[in-house]
Amino acid sequence: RRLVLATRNEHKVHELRQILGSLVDELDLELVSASAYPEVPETPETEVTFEGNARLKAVALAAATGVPAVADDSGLAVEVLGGSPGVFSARWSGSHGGADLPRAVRDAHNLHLLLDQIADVPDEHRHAAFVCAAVLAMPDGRVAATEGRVEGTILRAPVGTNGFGYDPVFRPDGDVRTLAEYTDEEKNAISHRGNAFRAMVPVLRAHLVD
Ligand code: ITT
Ligand code: NA
Repeated sequence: RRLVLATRNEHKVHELRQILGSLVDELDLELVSASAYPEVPETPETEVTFEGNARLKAVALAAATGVPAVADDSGLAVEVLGGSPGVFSARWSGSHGGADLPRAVRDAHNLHLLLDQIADVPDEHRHAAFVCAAVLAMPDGRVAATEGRVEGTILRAPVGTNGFGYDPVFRPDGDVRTLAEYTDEEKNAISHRGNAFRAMVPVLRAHLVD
């Protein structure tokens, strides 16, 4: 059985391989990323919700490949910014990544722009949440969605080198470390992506087992 991860973000693929590891063993799944289908164009993210964008990405890839596809749309919602950058987390500084710019460079621009925008916000008002929508699309048109969150605080400067994106400035509630100081296993255990895709496991099982 093959399942396509409808993402070109290698960090997401790495985390999803761990989060879905037991299911992969149980169902003898072959997980491949969208990079395995270079002929399929990247889907523009034109929706205003994480679930809407994840649905666009999953449905397009399932239709193009004839293989079940699961997408992750995710981002950081900063309370004092009214939930921004939100669905614009990957394009907050205007740089798009992909062919234009390596993702790591794009992500560094986005992170520093965010820190500048909330530079005057005091510590007690720097609450934020990472949000992840997971959407499964079957080639026959069936679609199912789950969501996950993790709550925390935005620091004033990056700390740590693990993870990706905004991880070095995000300190989960109840800890003193940033997500970039977590091991992969520790991050997956509490993250928005871990929570969304653990909720997706029974859904995947139901749809992939005939
Ligand atoms: P795909 O659309 O190909 O999946 P992408 O990286 O463009 O890849 P999104 O559109 O979902 O993915 O954008 C996610 C943004 O939110 C991006 O800027 C990330 O840096 C950030 N983000 C999402 N999950 C994160 C995490 O676990 N840690 C840090 N930043 C994260
Ligand atoms: Na997005």
